[in-house]
Amino acid sequence: MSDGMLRQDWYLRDRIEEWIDTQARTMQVSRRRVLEIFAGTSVGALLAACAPAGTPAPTPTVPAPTTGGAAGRPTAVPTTSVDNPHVKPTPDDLFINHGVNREMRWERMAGRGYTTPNELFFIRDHTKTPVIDPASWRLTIKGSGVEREVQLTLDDLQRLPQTTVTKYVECAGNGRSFFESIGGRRASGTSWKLGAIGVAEFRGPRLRDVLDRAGLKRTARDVMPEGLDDQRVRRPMPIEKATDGDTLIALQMNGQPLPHDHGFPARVLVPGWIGVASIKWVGSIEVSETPLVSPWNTDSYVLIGPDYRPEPPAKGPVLSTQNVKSALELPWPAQLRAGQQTIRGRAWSGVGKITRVEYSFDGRNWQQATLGAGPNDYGQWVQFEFPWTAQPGQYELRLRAADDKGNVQPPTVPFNEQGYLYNGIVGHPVTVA
Ligand SMILES: Nc1nc2c(c(=O)[nH]1)N[C@H]1C(S)=C(S)[C@@H](COP(=O)(O)O)O[C@H]1N2
Ligand SMILES: [Mo]
Repeated sequence: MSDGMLRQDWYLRDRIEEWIDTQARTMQVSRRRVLEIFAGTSVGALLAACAPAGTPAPTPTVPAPTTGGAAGRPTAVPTTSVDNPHVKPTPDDLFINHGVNREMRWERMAGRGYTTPNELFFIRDHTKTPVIDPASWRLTIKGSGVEREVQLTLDDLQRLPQTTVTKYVECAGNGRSFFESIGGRRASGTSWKLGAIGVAEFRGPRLRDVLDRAGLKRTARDVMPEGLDDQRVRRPMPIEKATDGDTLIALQMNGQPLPHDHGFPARVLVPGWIGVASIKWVGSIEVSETPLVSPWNTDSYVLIGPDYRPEPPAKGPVLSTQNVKSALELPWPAQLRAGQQTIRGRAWSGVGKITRVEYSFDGRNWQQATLGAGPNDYGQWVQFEFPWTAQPGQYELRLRAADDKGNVQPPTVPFNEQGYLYNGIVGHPVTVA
């Protein structure tokens, strides 16, 4: 395989990252040691060619703006590549750079309204953002669960009744870094803190209305949207979730056409579920009378670890809904000036309303924060605040949120190899001077 082939494939880079982690675990050595051991071998050459962990990710150059061209003048079509995988600018003051994945800086939500602006919305791409021509794009609905196969244009979708839902997209791996920094065991995948989440006003036809254009059968059981990106990311969901009134084919995000990085021209929005259910750049949807599987519900996005058993064909319990979490609108670590102030944050649950957010400076004594009056339902976040007269010193500020289904953030979370659903209580480091 030529070097050029390797560098064109972010998927391979991901796989190599995983492979290094697996080797490190089996040999019980550090990742760095794995690289040293294989240096000078053909495997080592492969690792070097793919710029493994420790090599800083290339800084993308900001592409020229593609909107706002004078009327009638053609606008430039953006391009993406391995070294520049996104279309929108991702400056370091808005995002933590994890290579192809970009994490929202929580302090950038401070002083903002309920939703996350498109410019600040985190990006999670399995490979890179494809740039799709909306004129030739088609959405195919097919499979044993529909009467006939149909191909829909963007126009067809725009003509269906449009629904707006304000919900979050959150990566299943949000919080993953805490498995290592708190639990002492590194999980494979992007080392997110808590910024792999954003809330937007998504608008488009309901998925059930779209499926019905192909004649949805009463016997339909599973629905699997597939993306048009390099890896054709796809993951099935049960018909009950697919036909829920909040599940959309989103064409707009915060009143604008979907940005390329968030799925233009159309993405599925599956509120309350792990982010990967919300397939971007959707090109086809299979509806089946029999259960569907893909690598994203058998190998990844399943829980693998000492506390979990395989559930064939899946290697462990298959993930669906997100859990209850909370975060402060502060930099990590934070520096604050001494004196009286208001500390703010947001808390969320994939299955219910947030009923309570508590905070603590010592992990033993807890006080209640005041919840904001904005939207607060499953798949949404709620804003909260509390006053603090800060004395100079070092603090670990802890949050503990609860929802109306009886879920509370736990003190610890059992390890799983791919680092999903970390929602334990974390200490946010704060220095007051
Ligand atoms: N086609 C496709 N859809 C995708 C992905 C992808 O890589 N390809 N990433 C998924 C994952 S893992 C997440 S967390 C969300 C991220 O959405 P965002 O980039 O709009 O924030 O998109 C999901 N949909
Ligand atoms: Mo994700």
